[in-house]
Amino acid sequence: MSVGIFDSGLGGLTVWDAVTRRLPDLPVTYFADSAHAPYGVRTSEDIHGLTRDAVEDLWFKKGCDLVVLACNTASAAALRRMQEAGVPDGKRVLGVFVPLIEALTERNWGDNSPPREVAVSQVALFATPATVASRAFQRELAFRAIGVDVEAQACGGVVDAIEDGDMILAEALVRSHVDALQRKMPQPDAAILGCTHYPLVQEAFQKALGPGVKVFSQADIVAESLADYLARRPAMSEGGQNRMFTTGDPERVSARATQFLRRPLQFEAA
Ligand code: DGN
Repeated sequence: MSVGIFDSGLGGLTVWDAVTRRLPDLPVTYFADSAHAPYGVRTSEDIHGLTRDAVEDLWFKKGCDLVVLACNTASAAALRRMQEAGVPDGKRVLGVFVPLIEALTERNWGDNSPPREVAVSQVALFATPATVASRAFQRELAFRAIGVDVEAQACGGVVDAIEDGDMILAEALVRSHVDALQRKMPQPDAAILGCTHYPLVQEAFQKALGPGVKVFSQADIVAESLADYLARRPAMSEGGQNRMFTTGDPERVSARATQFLRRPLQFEAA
């Protein structure tokens, strides 16, 4: 069974890239809902419906038992709701928040002990408007840590600029969002990049925040957490193929994705 990785567009490729480097023998099916991207400006209801459709496609048509939502916007709007509605027998869906928060709070996977004090106290969160509005990060953090002050900045425009390949604009927007955050929280000790597109502008975030701020970015953290998860459940990753699907135009998405990761990538119609 290959492992499914889902994103609304290209951002999840940062997770796909890290997973394929960390687990080179793992068969992975990537699904980009490019026809409906970006999700960050849609309603929570809309994001939930689109995410559920994509995950069901990966489970039942593409044969993936485990699907990773490599999109914070989708994780925030749909993950808990899908898990509460009941996941079919033998199928699993995981999000990208929990591994990041476990790294921030120095917890091991599956540590369900009560919330405790951690090394960081002032945390800046950068994410899409939908993720920020959901307050899902703050909710998950509160299960694990006490005494952490989170200031969130909705980074409008960054995903669109990256999807359009306009990195100059993306980096300028990052600087202005960091400025806006620092007006609310002048000296964060850590920053969470809560969007899978942002590893592509991680240097711009680090430069604008300064060297004293530890930046937590998702791709490698999620790949490490997935490796740990699969080591405990080897049957979930046996057999299957490496394929990439899009609901958009495969030629256009392949060209953009190849430019995005600087690796030749070929998408098929979903
Ligand atoms: N990469 C997505 C995320 O992690 O939230 C955002 C993509 C989007 O559609 N806005």
